[in-house]
Amino acid sequence: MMLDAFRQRRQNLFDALGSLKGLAELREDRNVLESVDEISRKLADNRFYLVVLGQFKRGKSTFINSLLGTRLLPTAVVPLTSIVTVLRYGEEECVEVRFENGDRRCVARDELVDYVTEKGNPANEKNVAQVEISYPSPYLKDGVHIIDTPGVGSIFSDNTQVTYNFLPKVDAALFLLAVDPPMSQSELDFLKDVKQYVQKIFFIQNKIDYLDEEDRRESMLFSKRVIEEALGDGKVNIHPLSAKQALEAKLNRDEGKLEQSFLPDFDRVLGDFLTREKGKVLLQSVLQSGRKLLSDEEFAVKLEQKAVATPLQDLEEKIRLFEKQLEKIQDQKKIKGAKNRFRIPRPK
Ligand SMILES: Nc1nc2c(ncn2[C@@H]2O[C@H](COP(=O)(O)OP(=O)(O)OP(=O)(O)O)[C@@H](O)[C@H]2O)c(=O)[nH]1
Ligand SMILES: [Mg+2]
Repeated sequence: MMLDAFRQRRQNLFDALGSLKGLAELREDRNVLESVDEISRKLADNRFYLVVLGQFKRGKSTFINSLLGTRLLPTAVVPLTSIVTVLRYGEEECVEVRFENGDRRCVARDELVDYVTEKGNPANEKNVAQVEISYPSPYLKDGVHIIDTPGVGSIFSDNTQVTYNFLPKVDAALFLLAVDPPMSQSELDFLKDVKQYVQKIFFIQNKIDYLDEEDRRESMLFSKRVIEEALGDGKVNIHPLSAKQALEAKLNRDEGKLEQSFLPDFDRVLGDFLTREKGKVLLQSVLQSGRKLLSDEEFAVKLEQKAVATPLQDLEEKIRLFEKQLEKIQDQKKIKGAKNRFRIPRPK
């Protein structure tokens, strides 16, 4: 029964997107057409964008590597990731660089660093639009796409922009904090912006291996309080993690160390969410994108109406003025005529 209701909602959403497409076609609005096509395909493929976000150097790329259990994405002690990297399921590992002019190139894993990092591709001189990686990880099954984004707030402001541009596409966010330094004002501002776009946010406090248990707890409580206050939400959950330890443990098949990294605990939370809520959240976010496109269309139509109406109003105003002038002229004629009529006839 619940599944039927879900299918029905999904179908309704498809129908609504079809109508929106019809409107965009009528208006020959290519941008809206492309966006509607994109979200329709996303819905058809059940594509779910799970996006890793956070300030620079919080360990986002390391975290994704730890989930996959392999050193796939480049990581460093300096601000690094500069391009959005989308990971999706594929039986074979395949790294594809997509350029702004539409060209695509398959590269080896070792070459990734030449395209997605500030070091290998300074200020994106290679004009990379996005990188897509297929990888055979169970995390990526059932349409889940895990996405690495450039960290915000570093001196490379272009990187911050790249991440902000991606926010409208996020279905659920994995927001990475670190224990040291704790939450900063700029991090909090970024979080508030993310909240405008994303309903579901998981908070992860990374690098717990830096602190002993007591300091760890204190740091977590601090972040929790700050976030709860900022979002006006009284039940924020923060998941502790050492992405670095988790990755090392997976590479060395060290179960004990893996438990200590807390990755298995977060795994359960994420797995639960993906099985129970992913479908619903996907519908919601497609609906939200559709609504946004519809309101943009409404706005554009209103503007067009106004543009048509303005010359009409101008014309009406001019006609009114003309008529007024005409009336004046006629009035003056009447007076003149009257004057003429009452003129005392000159003696002949
Ligand atoms: N001690 C410790 N170091 C970590 C952990 N996770 C990541 N690091 C280190 O933190 C540094 C930054 O990691 P990245 O994964 O590159 O961070 P990022 O958030 O992707 O950085 P940008 O792409 O620049 O935003 C690297 O030197 C990592 O080795 C962790 O759990 N513990
Ligand atoms: Mg990174």
